[in-house]
Formats: sequence, C-alpha cells, structure tokens
Amino acid sequence: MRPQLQDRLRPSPPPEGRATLLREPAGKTLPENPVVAVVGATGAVGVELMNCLRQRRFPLGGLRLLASARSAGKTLPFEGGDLVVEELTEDSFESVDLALFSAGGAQSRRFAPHAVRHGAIVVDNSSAFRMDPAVPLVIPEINADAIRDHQGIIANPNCSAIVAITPLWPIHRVNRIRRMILATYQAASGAGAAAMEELRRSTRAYLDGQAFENRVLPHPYAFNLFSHNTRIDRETGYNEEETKVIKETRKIYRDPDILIGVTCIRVPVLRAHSIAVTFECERAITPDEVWDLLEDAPGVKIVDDPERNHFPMPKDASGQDDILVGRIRQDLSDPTGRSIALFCAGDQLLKGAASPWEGGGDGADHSGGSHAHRLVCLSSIRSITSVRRPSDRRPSRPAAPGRVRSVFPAQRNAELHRSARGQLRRLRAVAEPVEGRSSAGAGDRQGVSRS
Ligand code: NAP
Ligand code: 2RA
Repeated sequence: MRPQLQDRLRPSPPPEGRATLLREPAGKTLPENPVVAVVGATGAVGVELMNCLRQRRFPLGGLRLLASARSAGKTLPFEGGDLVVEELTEDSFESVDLALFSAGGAQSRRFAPHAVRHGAIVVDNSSAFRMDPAVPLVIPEINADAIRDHQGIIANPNCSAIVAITPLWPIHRVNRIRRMILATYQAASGAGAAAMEELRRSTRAYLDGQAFENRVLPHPYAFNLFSHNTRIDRETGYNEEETKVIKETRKIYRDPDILIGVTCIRVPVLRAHSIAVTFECERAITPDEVWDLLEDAPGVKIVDDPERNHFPMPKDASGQDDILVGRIRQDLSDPTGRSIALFCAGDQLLKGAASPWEGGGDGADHSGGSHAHRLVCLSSIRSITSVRRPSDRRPSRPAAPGRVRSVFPAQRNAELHRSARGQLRRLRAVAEPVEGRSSAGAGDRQGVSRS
C-alpha cells in the first residue's frame, strides 16, 4: 500500500500543451536595470516583495504594481512616493522585464503566459507551474543551476518545503537522506493577509469574550490549531499542502525516490513557519556531523542553546532571511544511528536568497557569467536581493542586536553528544534480540526515556 501511495506522489507530466505554451529561448537574461512588475502587490507576499526591492536596492528600471480590480487606483508607498496599483490584465506587461507573480495559481495560469509573450521573465510564487518539467523549481541554495534552463517562467517552491529542505540539503549531499518525516506548524501569514487579519481579530474577540465568525479559514483560529486548510485527497489521505511538499522536494533534490511523510498543521502564529523534522540517512550520522554541515551552510543559522532552552522560534525567525535550526539530536527511535531529529523555523514570506550563484551554495559554479543572469538567479525567490557575499559569512558577521546567534559552548556540546551516544548504546542494547528475553522489554526501554 505505502509504495503505491509514494508512487502516486511522484512528479507527473504536465497537462498537454503547457510546456509548449511557456517555451521561450532557454536561459534568457535580464537587462541591468529591469522594469519589474509585482503581481499581487497588495497581498502579504507582494508587500514583502516591495520591501525587499527597496531594502536591497534592487537596480530597478521601473516598478509596476498589479492587483485585482478591487485594488485598482489605490496607492502604495515606495521610496518616499506613492505608486498607483493597476488592475492586472493581459496587457499589463508591456515593457516589463521581470514579473514577480504572487496572486494565486489561477492568476498565474491565466496571466503568466501573457507576461512571457511580452518578453518578461516570470518568477511565480504560486503552485501553478511548479511541477511542469519545463519550469525550473528553484531554491538557490540547492539548485540555482536549474535556472539556466528556464523558458520564461521560474517557479518558487511551496514555503513549507523551502523551510524544511534548505537546511537538510548540505546533509543530503554528503550522506543521502533516504527518508524524512515532517510535522509543520504553519503561521497565518502562509494563508495570506486576510488570514493574518482573521487571527488578530478573532484573538481580540476571544479575549473580549465576544463571538467571532471565521470567514477566511475553515475553523476558529484563536487559541486553536487545525489540519492545513487545503483539500484532502481521499485516496492518499494527504492534503494538497502535504502533497506539494512531497512532490516538490523530489523535484528540487532531483531525487524521485526520497521517502517523505508529512503532516501540515495551521497554528495561531502570525508569521513564520516552524517544522519538526526527523530524517534517516543512508549511513550513520551524529549531531556533531550535522552541526559541522550546517554551521556555515548558506541560508541557515543554528540556534541551539539548551542551557537557556533557546531554540528556533517563529518570533525570532520573523523578519530574517535565514532559516533557524536547532534541537539537533540523535533520533533515539532509530537504533542504527542513521537518524537525526531537529526543529526549524523560517519566515516564509521572506525566505530568502543566499548566493549560490557566487559559488557558495553547492560548490558548483552558478555565476552564469553576466550580471543580468545573476539578477535572474536573485529574482527567483521572494527576497530578491538578499545576497550574502562570501565576506558576510557568519563567522565574521557580528550578530545584530536582539538577534539570536546562539551556539552552546563546545564543552557542553561534547557532553551532550557523549550523553546522546550513551543513550544510543542503551537503545541498541534494548533493540538487539536477546534469546529468552520477552519481546516487551518495557522495563529496559524506560532506561532510554528522559528522567
Ligand atoms: P494574499 O495576501 O491573499 O494576496 C493576494 C494578492 O493577489 C493580492 O494582491 C490580491 O489583490 C491579488 N489578487 C487576488 N485575486 C486577483 C485577481 N483576480 N487579479 C489580480 N490580482 C488578484 O496572498 P499571499 O499570501 O500574498 O499569496 C499570494 C500567492 O503567493 C499565492 O499564490 C500563494 O499561494 C503564494 N505563496 C504565498 C506564500 C505565503 O507565505 N503567504 C508562500 C508561498 C507562496 P487584491 O488585494 O486586489 O485582492
Ligand atoms: C501555507 N504554504 O502556509 C502555504 C503558503 N502559500 O498555507
């Protein structure tokens, strides 16, 4: 049963004709100062996109803000002035070089081909084209090289997938992860600006003892959590969010056989997703090795301070490009020593380009030669110009005030790992079959649990 389900979740070919519709000269690049259109400018992602363009001094040749007819004529502040929001139409992309789509799958499916026809490169945040083989699905820290083959559209992955698999990539590269189990704690921000407002208003109503009718999300949100608000596939039992995580991970990792179990949950957090991750490698692996692999990994910051019980939290992750990773420990349920458990949190509205195009991501040369090509790489995700140059790398970068940059002392680290190894030895002893011993072994197993 299970292999069949996993097979169902493998990447499937796109609907006929779609790849042809998108076909453009492969690897097309941008001018030095591109005219950018933000599609969905009034939404949760759109607002962040504009912040990123401004804060990172993206070399704009012009900026057009597009949204639905409801927002046409509204103004949004940008660089000291006010820009007027226009209604998205098929003709919105005249002289646009780069179109950043964050207005939902239906809008992407309908309008992205028009943007491409007008000569724009589209970076799409929706799920409309992610599994199309003609469309690169890119996390720059992992597969920036895929951008080279774009034919007009570059897709940005599902945000839970980004937060979970970016930190796992440096591990997967050296000791293949054959199986991962994820449990997400997804913030309101992932469901858009209206869901964030529903969380605020329903919490206020709850505290004031007033009735509140939820309109955006399917269940009461204040002081509650629920299974992700996407449709469940009755055949697999997985919802759309979970299915995206599985399929997209396989495409991005270029590993169709990686086994993934995932449960997606919406929690009453305003911003930034958190994910509990357990993964099993092909060979034995220790928390020390994971630390070594992640300490300088692009787009990742270790936050792991057992003394102060300080680990990744959405509050700390909010507003920063790095994904916070901590609670790195041996998974004691695997007596072979091949499994690790960890916890991560990432601001999925921002997350976030490192600089793999500068050769810092996977060791390959993704520079692509021209500055314009680099811009395309940079634009492939929401925080378009969040570039960390080699000189900015963590060891030499002072932590910003109030930011978490905690690494517990080496001695304490060693102690903890010795104790984890001890636990693992005890676990192995319990797991090994011993002649004459009852299979229950409950008393022995208690020795493994925390006191
Ligand atoms: P949102 O806050 O609900 O914003 C939606 C945006 O799309 C608004 O600007 C809205 O304009 C616009 N829009 C809606 N219908 C439109 C139409 N018919 N024509 C033109 N514009 C239309 O949603 P969001 O969270 O920003 O997400 C936007 C997209 O990004 C979705 O595809 C989502 O799946 C994807 N995404 C979001 C996240 C995240 O963390 N939030 C992560 C990954 C991907 P009006 O204000 O005029 O209605
Ligand atoms: C969510 N992954 O949090 C989505 C964001 N589009 O629901």
